[in-house]
Amino acid sequence: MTVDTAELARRLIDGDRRTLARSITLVESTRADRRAEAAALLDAVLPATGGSVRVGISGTPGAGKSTFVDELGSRLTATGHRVAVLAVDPSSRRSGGSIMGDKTRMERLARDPAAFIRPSPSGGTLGGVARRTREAAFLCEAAGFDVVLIETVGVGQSETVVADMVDCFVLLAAPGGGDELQGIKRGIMELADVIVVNKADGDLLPAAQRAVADHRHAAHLMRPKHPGWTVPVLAVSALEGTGIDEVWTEVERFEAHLRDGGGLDRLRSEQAVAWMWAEMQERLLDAFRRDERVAKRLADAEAAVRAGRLSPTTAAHELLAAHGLADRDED
Ligand SMILES: Nc1nc2c(ncn2[C@@H]2O[C@H](COP(=O)(O)OP(=O)(O)O)[C@@H](O)[C@H]2O)c(=O)[nH]1
Ligand SMILES: [Mg+2]
Repeated sequence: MTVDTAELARRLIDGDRRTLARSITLVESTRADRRAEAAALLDAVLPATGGSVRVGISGTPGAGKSTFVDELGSRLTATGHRVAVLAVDPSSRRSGGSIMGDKTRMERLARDPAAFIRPSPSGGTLGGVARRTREAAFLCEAAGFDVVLIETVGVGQSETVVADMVDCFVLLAAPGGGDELQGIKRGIMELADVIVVNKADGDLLPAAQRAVADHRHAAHLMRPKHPGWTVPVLAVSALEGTGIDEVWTEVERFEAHLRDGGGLDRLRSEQAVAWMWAEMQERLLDAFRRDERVAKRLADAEAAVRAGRLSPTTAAHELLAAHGLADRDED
């Protein structure tokens, strides 16, 4: 570790915001020398991590995530918490920083000295964006933030990677025209530890209440993700600020439930090992793609597989062989 890294780590643990912002920029860098520095920094602050409540918040665009986070975050800082808000949005390059480009929806939190908001890292694969967000979460913890909220759009695979980096996964939904909730897929339901039906106000109130009743019923029928935990379903209005405290009570109750049986440590250990594997997968695949011997053949192989001239198994075999990986016996 260089003197600089040690100094950076010290200032980070002191809670210096500018150091935190700089450190996150460091872990977001793709340059090899910066990556090495980032890894040294993460190692240096590792003992100072693990002290926060990590909460994922997912929902379709327009469900009210930003409004909800602004309201929840402001209530938490008002009661003495320090709140970091991060995002996983693999589409953020294309849409020009979508998820929290709209910091306007988090107006209060953006001005709150006890809050820290960081938009999704842009560009790269979902795995890359996830790694950088996860590392940013660790840095926030080291800097003394005791609540880390990670927002993600409920499309594609991003909610799975967020579920794999938080303690508690909150699904935020809004009623559609009828009784249905907008765009909630079953697979996402199954990730949820707490379900929140937003926009329970005005004309949407009756539909929201029916949606809550339906989802309570469904939640009771679902196979529990954590033994002994029935997923609570709550109605809130992020706009009017109703039901928000109750959501936090459920999040804390869930954390306590996990903690009691040693489940929180177990969950976090498993996540750490899964992270190691994800990192290796990402790096191996990257090294494979960069290999000139592979790169030369890749386009042809893909075309041949697409046209049905070559079987996927044989194509993979040939590319791996070009990379120097011979077949092993399988069991
Ligand atoms: N009626 C109502 N509208 C809301 C509520 N929360 C958010 N909205 C509105 O829904 C729209 C999308 O909100 P936003 O927070 O940007 O959603 P996001 O895309 O999930 O982050 C905005 O027009 C909000 O004002 C709520 O509790 N009730
Ligand atoms: Mg938003």
